[in-house]
Amino acid sequence: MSNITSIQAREVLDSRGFPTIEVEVSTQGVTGRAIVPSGASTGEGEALELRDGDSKRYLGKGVLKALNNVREKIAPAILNKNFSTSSDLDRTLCDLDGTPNKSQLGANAILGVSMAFLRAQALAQGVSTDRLLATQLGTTGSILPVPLMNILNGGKHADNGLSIQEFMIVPLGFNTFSEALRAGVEVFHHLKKILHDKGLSTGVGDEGGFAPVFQGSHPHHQALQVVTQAISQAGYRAGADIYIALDAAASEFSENRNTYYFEKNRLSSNEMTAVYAQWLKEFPIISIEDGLAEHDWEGWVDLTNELGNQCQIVGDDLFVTHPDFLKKGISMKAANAILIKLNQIGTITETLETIEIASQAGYNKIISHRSGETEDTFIADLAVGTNSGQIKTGSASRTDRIAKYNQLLRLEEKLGTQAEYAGTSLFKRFLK
Ligand code: 2PG
Ligand code: MG
Repeated sequence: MSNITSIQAREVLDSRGFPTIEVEVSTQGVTGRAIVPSGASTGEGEALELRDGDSKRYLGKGVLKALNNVREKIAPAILNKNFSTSSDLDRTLCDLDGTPNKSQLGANAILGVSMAFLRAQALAQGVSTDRLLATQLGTTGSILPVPLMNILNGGKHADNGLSIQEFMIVPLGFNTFSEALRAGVEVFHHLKKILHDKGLSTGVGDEGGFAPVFQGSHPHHQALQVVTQAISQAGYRAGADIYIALDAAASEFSENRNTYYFEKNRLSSNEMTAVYAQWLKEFPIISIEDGLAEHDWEGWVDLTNELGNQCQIVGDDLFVTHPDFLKKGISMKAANAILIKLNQIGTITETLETIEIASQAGYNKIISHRSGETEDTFIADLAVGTNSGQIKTGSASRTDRIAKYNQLLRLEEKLGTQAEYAGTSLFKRFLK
């Protein structure tokens, strides 16, 4: 039983320089702290991120209302009360909010408390956060995730005219996480040199990947070419050691549910799928996230049917980490993997529930950062504690991204000979 003795909330800044919530929860003489991340290409079904809308403060993005909800509404309901597990607390928070999308208190207010409490519980029990999660879930908590490293940014995360939001590298053919990470980092540095030699910008976007402006009518093809080239120049085999993953975030360049404005063309869902099919023939792509828009369910079913045996088809905006959307996808056979973001649903308990549903259905799971991040490394612990096997946490620059990689290196070291690298195992069904 954990008696909550104090709860504090403050406004701090995220990696884009916008305010976010930090919460501290104390129990049994220890204090857990957590900071909430924030997305840019958000799904419509996400839980509500409460912002002040006061244009005189932080361009309307202040979070004082959410802070106030922690202090005035959540604190009185949970202070000096006992909670045996974090699911106990999370149920209380959901009931207190009482809305399906956490619009009463704000998902940012709720998630901050949920995360800080779990951390406090771990501290009180004298275990690390990943260990506590593993024990609660009955996993070994020993699988180090494959990093999906976003080394070339576009879409809403950059200003370079690329529609596809993320070009990631996936170092699969390695025995350990640290070796895989090293390979990914080397590719990142080689990509920088390639771009520099081509006279292209090496400035980075929101997730630390480069954001060059490619001239010509097929900039995405050029992006895929330079990434593939960087893999080879770094001394790795593209399509054996290292693969490519995309996050199209297609809702951002679609209209009317299933029309896509791509490289100056107006495409149907099937035509957009044909673009991916062609890229799959030319490039070692192993994963496509949000290839189609979030309301284009029929398109998703066709996309999965057509390409789902060749690569991971990941629902992000489509599922918004929500059990109901995921169940719908499973029954329709839309996607074969899910992106997991704590703040899309708003509590740890519901996030774990969604992960469990995905596991039962044989869907792959990728624990993910948001484009607005902080020094908080909770997702690294979550990835290992749940044995999810994959993490998406940006490129090899910007400390908000690197902090998660560094935490994974620590966890790998701590696990010692117990540590297993997920590697190719989760992708076997897609590899020829
Ligand atoms: C995504 C995420 C993270 P955002 O679309 O997968 O990369 O971006 O946080 O802006 O939604
Ligand atoms: Mg996405």
